[in-house]
Amino acid sequence: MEIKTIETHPFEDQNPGTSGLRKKVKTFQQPNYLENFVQSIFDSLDDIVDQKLVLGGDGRYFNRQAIQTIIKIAAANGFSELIIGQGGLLSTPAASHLIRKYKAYGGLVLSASHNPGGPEEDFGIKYNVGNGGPAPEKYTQAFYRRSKEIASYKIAEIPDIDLDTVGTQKFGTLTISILDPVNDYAELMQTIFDFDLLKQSIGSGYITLKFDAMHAITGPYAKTILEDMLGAKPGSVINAVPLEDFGGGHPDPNLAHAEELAEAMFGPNAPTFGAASDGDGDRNMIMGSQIFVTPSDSLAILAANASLIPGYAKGISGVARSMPTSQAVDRVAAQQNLPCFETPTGWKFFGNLLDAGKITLCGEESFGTGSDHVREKDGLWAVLFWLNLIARKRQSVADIVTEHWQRFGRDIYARHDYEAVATDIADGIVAYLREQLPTLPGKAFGDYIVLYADEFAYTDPVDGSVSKNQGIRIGFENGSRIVFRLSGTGTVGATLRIYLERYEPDSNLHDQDAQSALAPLIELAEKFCEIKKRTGRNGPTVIT
Ligand code: VG1
Ligand code: CO
Repeated sequence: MEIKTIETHPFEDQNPGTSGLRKKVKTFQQPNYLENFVQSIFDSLDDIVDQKLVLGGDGRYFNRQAIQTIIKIAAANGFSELIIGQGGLLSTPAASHLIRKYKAYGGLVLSASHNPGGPEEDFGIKYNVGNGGPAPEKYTQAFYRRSKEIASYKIAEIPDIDLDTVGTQKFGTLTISILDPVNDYAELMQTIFDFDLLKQSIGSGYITLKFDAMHAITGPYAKTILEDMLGAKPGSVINAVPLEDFGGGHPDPNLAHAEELAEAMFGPNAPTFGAASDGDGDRNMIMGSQIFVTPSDSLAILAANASLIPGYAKGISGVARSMPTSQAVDRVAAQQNLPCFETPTGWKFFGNLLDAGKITLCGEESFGTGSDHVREKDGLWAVLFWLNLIARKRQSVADIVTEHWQRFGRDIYARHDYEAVATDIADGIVAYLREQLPTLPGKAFGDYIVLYADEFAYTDPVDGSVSKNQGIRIGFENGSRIVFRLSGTGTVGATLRIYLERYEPDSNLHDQDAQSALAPLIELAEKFCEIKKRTGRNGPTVIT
């Protein structure tokens, strides 16, 4: 295998965000752009020679081409085995599982997750470490530093690899193993959930379901697991064929983007259960007939009922949520005497807690839920968890949610996103918010008295690393909260996320529309950040 060293010049913008490096496809197509970043990653890692690397992506436009390039760079940098999903496909949780199962050194996951795909849209690349989880900040910072000084990359002179045939191929000392992307993952799911019970409940018609794969990576996973293994009617998985542009849609599982599913679930003769996942298969949206479950509630409900699931029957060690996620899971933890951790946004902050056995379940308000079975959030896992709960409790989704609220109270919750805001306006808003923080505590705004106003900083309880500036929080004496954050996954301008939350203990008041219940907080948020005033917009781009 001949190895060439190619001279290159640094790009200044290769700073990974919340979940890897995400840019327009066109940016990635610039000569040497992908090569530079991949070499910067390899340069920052120790002792990669003779190690295994997992490689796969969500199948979006540029996936195949990028994989061929990465194979050559990985080979040139001395990896001895590359484990690749057939067709270059792997969902993010499946990649995490493969890294763990085959004790790989790490993995490269090609995805821009819920961002649209296609020649004019987004691509992304993320490095996962040996525990299967997203690289912690000290790694991503090292990749960025390296990318700013890189002068050359190494590439092996090998032909393009056949990605479509399962099996092993050898190039000198390099082994390339092409695996079925679904098999290992489906096997793992069977060790956690009661597949016999699920087969019965689905076979008897007690559970009817619709899963929207949004033309993204979960199509083949959901077809195999839900239809072939569990016996859901053919066609229960909709938009099941992965497409390079996701059929032109946003592969983002929420009521705005998974329209077809939402319509069916709120329509007449709705199935008992509905769900959707995102581009790379790590997110989930849970619905029942006539009901949408907020991700924050979903996490709390999974935590409260974990002992009903075979994989968690022995109990869970603790829970964690990202800071902007509602406090619903905290109430479950308090009642069950479980440790509860609050981390910055992004799955990379859960890794240490999971590795140390401090938590078993964790989640984010952004439709992400997961457990210690892998080190990523896991869309289909959450779906199977809910199905298993419904089958065990023999209750509808709506009844499970209502009963949970009766027991713990309801954390009424919403997120308002303002996308593609001009960067200077967004920076102005953040500066304006920061300026107000010291003046707010003790101030009353109608019924809302500010208890604290600060910027969230996190000290990792396992390795002591500190992450600052992780979102602006304004908390009120009645337990309500407003959080402001700039997104770290967008590729156009800035996205301001406003997270709104109010606790309602009275079960007579649980059945209300979240937006109207949160109206006073929505107004206060505008007063604090002036997003509408400063952008001239009427309202958020997306409400979840
Ligand atoms: C968003 C979500 C965050 C999630 C991240 C990656 O980040 O808010 O909770 O972990 O996406 O999810 P941000 O910085 O845009 O708010 V995924 O499914 O896009 O990998
Ligand atoms: Co995702």
